[in-house]
Amino acid sequence: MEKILNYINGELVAPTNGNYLDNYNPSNGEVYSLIPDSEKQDIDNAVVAAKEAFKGWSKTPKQKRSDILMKLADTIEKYSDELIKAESKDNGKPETLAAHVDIPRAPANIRFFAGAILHDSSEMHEMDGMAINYTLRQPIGVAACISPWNLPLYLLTWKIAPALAAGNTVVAKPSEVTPMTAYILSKICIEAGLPKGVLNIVHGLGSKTGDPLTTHPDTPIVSFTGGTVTGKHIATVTAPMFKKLSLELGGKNPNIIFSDADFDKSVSMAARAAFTNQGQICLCGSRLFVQEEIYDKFRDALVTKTSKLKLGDPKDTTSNLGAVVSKDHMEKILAKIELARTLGGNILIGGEREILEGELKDGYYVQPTIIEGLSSDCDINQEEIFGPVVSLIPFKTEEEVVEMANSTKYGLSASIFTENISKAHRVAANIDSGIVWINTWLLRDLRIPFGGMKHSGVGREGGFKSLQFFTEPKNVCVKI
Ligand code: TXE
Repeated sequence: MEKILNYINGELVAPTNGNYLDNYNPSNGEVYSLIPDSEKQDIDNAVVAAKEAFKGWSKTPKQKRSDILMKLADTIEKYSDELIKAESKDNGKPETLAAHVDIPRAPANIRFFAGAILHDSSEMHEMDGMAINYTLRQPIGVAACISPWNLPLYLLTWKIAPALAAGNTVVAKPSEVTPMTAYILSKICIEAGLPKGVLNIVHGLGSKTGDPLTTHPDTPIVSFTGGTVTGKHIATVTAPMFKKLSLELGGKNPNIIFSDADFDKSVSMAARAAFTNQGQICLCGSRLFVQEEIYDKFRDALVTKTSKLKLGDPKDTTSNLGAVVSKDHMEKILAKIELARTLGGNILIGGEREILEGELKDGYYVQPTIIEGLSSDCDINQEEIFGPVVSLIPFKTEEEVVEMANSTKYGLSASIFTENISKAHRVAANIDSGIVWINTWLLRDLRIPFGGMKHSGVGREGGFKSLQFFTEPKNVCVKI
């Protein structure tokens, strides 16, 4: 069985303790590879390598750093087919989704930041002829980048690209649930000639590998995407060490459909927002608020649309949904659906595990599920489920829907569907979330500030915001 290896100081190495964890294929429930069960010693080795590499990489001219990263992006693209298949096998998502979303974003992230460093500028504050202040933006050191399992290579590269482009070196810890594309990336880095130690990837569990990384005295910057509970833990352990911290956490995002919305478009978009990647995207629209006048018609159209979605083999190009990421996660989603029933929710469609035939019979498949009849303040409408589950909630007025939309502890994204532009802008301004889409969902521009309010995170990444996060501003005052 294939053994995944850590990538430390430019080499593929086994974990120092020699221990491995099982890696499952969610589409059939089988163990198909082994993951290093790394510990503090592996993290220490990676940080030492990254710290040493920082001396050269931070002084490498921007143009050269950019050229090296562009070559890395080209090499990733060369292995697109392998990466698409690997991401789908490791995560359970349809290959078509990996081909259209996950894998193309990896080289795109790297090219975006490799280009951005060549166009960045800094501030200057002039003091009435007395003095000038200019701000240097310098790389900080070894960045700890911790990424989740829902968009494995996409989110890993979203962190390492700006960190490396800005001149830091990186120790990354991908999710132990989906390590494969990060491992392939290690091999790609070697082929592309990334200097030794600039990027290090250490695999393992959050407690045994993640904790020693975030609390290491030589990782002054921590960028984390994952669950809110883990984010809280990382904030707690890093705060006394005064680390620079960026947290992108969960969401319980409202999708608001006014009666004057373009009906067909909003039904399609609501289904996409609920079920893409089996609902395992922090930006998914899991609370669907529909204005009373169109509620019945909208509900029926959404049920019809959902009934046409094909849940099946991730390799099949006609599958719209594949497996959810793990057995544990499937059980968590099914328990939430059971809770919805107990609370009096009406399951309009789905609501069960789907057992596929033949080799896929033990895979982790959950039917796309629509629930109605639950109050906005119940658990199902307040807590993240992170699966193919959407809850319908009718509303009467703009004021009422804004209040309900803002009633959760989260504040990541929101979508508003209306043909009335004044109303769209007004509601956008009143919604507590870091990202608002009007008449669309998940339309991403890599330059925008990306992140959440409240328990959805701390800080913003994206565009120059990422480069600012991964650098330290230093003001220099020159007396004239
Ligand atoms: O994520 P974790 P989990 C949400 C979603 C999901 C819930 C929990 O609701 O059901 O979070 O998922 C690493 N120190 N999201 O438990 O644990 C871990 O190894 C350092 C939303 O799978 O947060 C992995 O690499 N690192 C989300 C990463 O954190 C630690 C995407 C994320 O895993 C650690 C995923 C520790 N002590 C889940 N403990 C989004 N925002 O997109 C764990 N990790």
